[in-house]
Amino acid sequence: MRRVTLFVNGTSKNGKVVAVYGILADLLSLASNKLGIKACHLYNGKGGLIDDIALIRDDDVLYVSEGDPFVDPQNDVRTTDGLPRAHTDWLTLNIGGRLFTTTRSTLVSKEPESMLARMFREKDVWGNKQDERGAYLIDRSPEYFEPILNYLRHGQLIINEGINLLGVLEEARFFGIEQLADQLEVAIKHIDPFHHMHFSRITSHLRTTLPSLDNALLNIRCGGLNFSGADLSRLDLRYINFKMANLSRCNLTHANLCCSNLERADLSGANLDGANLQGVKMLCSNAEGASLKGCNFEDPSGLKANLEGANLKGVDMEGSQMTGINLRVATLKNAKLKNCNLRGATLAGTDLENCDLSGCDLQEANLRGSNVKGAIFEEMLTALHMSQSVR
Ligand SMILES: *[C@@H]1O[C@H](CO)[C@@H](O)[C@H](O)[C@H]1NC(C)=O
Ligand SMILES: *[C@@H]1O[C@H](CO)[C@@H](O)[C@H](O)[C@H]1NC(C)=O
Ligand SMILES: *[C@@H]1O[C@H](CO)[C@@H](O)[C@H](O)[C@H]1NC(C)=O
Ligand SMILES: CC(=O)N[C@H]1CO[C@H](CO)[C@@H](O)[C@@H]1O
Repeated sequence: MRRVTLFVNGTSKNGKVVAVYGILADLLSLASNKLGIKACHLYNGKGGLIDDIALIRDDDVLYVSEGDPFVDPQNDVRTTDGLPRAHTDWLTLNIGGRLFTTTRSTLVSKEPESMLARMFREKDVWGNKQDERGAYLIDRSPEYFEPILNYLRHGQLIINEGINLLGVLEEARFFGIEQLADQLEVAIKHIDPFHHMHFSRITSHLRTTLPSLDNALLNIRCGGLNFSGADLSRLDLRYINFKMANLSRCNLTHANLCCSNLERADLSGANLDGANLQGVKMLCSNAEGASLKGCNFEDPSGLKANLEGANLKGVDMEGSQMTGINLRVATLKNAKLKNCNLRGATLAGTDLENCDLSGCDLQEANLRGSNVKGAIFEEMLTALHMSQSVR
């Protein structure tokens, strides 16, 4: 609920506090009742006419008239230091040629750490440029800024049809409005998955045209997206951020996922046979039932693949190169790890119940606290020291 204080135009006494509901006409009719006038116009403290209820913020001070122009209540509304009160500190932004009028508190309160808040927290600290009407110039896209401003006004993310969420996300990131960016990523999760051709075109285009920028851009493109069932086989997906992306049942055979971020990604039922997974981050990912035969997790530069807490139930990792891999507290129940190289692997607290480890090299692997009930250790390349397995 928003509350505003209403005064008759030209005065700053006998104000009334009212709740704002419905459309502008509802507020005018309420103002008429409370102030005993026939309210027609609402002005902010600077004399700006308010013609849309959406412009009204909680705690605004508004001046009501019967149609006559705004009359400045003069010293009455000024504080002792002569500055206007914070909540009546209106300003206009010129974003890519379109004007947005709002209060300073809208820009700074909701996400105080954002770049936008820092730009406007104090007057002209950033030396913001102004146009001839005094509006602050920002060379960004107005249609993507609009939902951001509305979010700052009332905390709701509302995107009109035809507005590209990725555009809004980029603006949110540009202005450093992180909570909104996170919400947008969740929203983007529900858009259509990329078509294989489409996706490979984007990645190869970005890699050739923007070799130094591509990773940052791709970060934005792929986090939380739905690629379920897509054919991403043999693609160059190095360094891409797939955090929380849905890659279930994807064809990722022979894909290059070196150093990619697959944290909390859904990889269930995916096929990653022969994929390059050097230095991959797969913390808490869900790869239940996935196939990872003949994968390479071993980064010669020493960057270790991290699969901590991952769900690897029933995966087939036969013949994979996993030296030094971190599988702490991961679940490998019923998984096939035949002939894997697990030298120096961290398997502490790992659930290896009914796991087939025959032919594995577990030299110097840390198996403390792992569950090896029903696990198969035939033809082990090195004898398992009991100190490695505390159970
Ligand atoms: C993800 O994409 C697949 C394939 O197009 C589709 O069937 C599925 O409904 C999508 N899932 C979500 C959560 O949007
Ligand atoms: C991923 O997509 C599949 C297919 O649409 C769906 O069944 C599954 O629940 C999704 N996973 C997540 C984590 O949303
Ligand atoms: C996955 O892609 C590979 C290589 O492009 C192809 O040979 C294979 O048939 C695909 N597998 C599935 C299940 O689509
Ligand atoms: C102080 C002042 O100018 N008040 C005006 C507010 O509006 C009413 C109705 O139009 C006028 O009668 C007042 O003079």
